[in-house]
Amino acid sequence: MNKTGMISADEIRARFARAMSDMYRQEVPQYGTLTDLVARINAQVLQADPALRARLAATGALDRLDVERHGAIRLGTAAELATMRRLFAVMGMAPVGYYDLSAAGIPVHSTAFRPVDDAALARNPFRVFTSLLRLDLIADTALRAEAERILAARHIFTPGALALIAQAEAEGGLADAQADLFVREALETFRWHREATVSAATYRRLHDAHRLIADVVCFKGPHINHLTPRTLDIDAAQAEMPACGMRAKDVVEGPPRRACPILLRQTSFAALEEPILFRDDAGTGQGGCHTARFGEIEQRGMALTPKGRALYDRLLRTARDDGPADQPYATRLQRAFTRFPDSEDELRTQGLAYFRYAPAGASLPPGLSADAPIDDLVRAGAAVATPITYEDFLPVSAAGIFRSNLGGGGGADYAANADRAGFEAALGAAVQDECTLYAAIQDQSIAATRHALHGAASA
Ligand code: OOG
Ligand code: NI
Repeated sequence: MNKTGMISADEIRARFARAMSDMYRQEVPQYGTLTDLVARINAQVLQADPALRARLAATGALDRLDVERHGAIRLGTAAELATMRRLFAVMGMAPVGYYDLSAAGIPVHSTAFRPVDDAALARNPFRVFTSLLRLDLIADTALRAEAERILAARHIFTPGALALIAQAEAEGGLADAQADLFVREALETFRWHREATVSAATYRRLHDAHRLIADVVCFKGPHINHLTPRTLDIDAAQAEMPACGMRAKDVVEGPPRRACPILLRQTSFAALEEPILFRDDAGTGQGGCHTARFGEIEQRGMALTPKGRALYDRLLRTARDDGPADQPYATRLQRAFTRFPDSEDELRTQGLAYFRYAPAGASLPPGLSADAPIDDLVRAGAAVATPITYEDFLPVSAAGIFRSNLGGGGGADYAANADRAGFEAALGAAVQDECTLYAAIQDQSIAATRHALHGAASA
């Protein structure tokens, strides 16, 4: 329990997510256009599908839909990542999952900071995909040393933010007014600065090593590079993006459109070319330009078990690598995924997805025990199952999003080189395993269902 006078971490997160969204809307007006488009499409979908509306309402998903966002940042040093973990902890966000993107030619590894328990997710599911630059993958040692020196000299957190993080840790939370101050101070870290911290020549050298390296190393802080509202129909949103003046990425990442959506589908609009000023520009008035910031939309489906995820990974590889090359990617993807069951019953009884169970009514059919296998309880009409939403990210999709907003260039060739232990050492903590979290929600719901049905049986 929080001490009296303190507000919840969930409330701080909700305030922060709102402030971040307002800031990004001002910085990147196209993001505002995108959220308006998504709101319009979501309203249309809900109107056309009252059953979906009822279902979302029953699970609390309807309320969170309008505020749901994820964002992304890229950090330069272990110390930045460790402090970022403490900053997000004030808002009830913990690191979940390890994503190695080196295999896809992107010199970063990442985690997602997000709320983990059901009540917190329902209150506000704001998450931030957070990447750490891997300077160890830069072959040029002189350039690597220069990048390290530049990064070591910057301070991405304000003194006020650092003090409030320490206070929240010492006292177990923040009071109302301090929370507002914390949100204001924390926001400074994510703000865009058009003044680069380096000369044009240094920017160019880092940019030529990898565009992403320039984006991380040459600026005062880890500007938020996109915010992503959640849509109920990503294909409709993708189709309407050009008419709203956005250059949409050509393919939607993730699984194909299905009757039962799984995992996560994502698409984005191309990053903007923004004017910047280099350190040596004073007097010359000349600047350059930088592309980093973009907008993205996502559609979330159900969380898959390790068995379901292995099937997903296999079919995705088939579509990407082995499909007939003369067919469009979307067609190859659809064809490969005909082998992924597409009814809730099959997904559940084959153990491919996670479900939340609840008692269907107040009584058990005669002859059936509350301790019978959960599938039997569902088949007998004693329990109902609803899919658990996937709250995480996908490494192959993330690489596609990175690549599209790096302007297509920068396809460096790194050997696949996961370093989870190195990432966790930098973070100063272990990342949580997402499947363990979904399995716990499922198991708890089964236990609660049995408990209720036992009660019904003995009543
Ligand atoms: C992160 C790209 C990945 C996602 O939603 O998978 C991502 C970045 O560009 O920093 O945002
Ligand atoms: Ni994203």
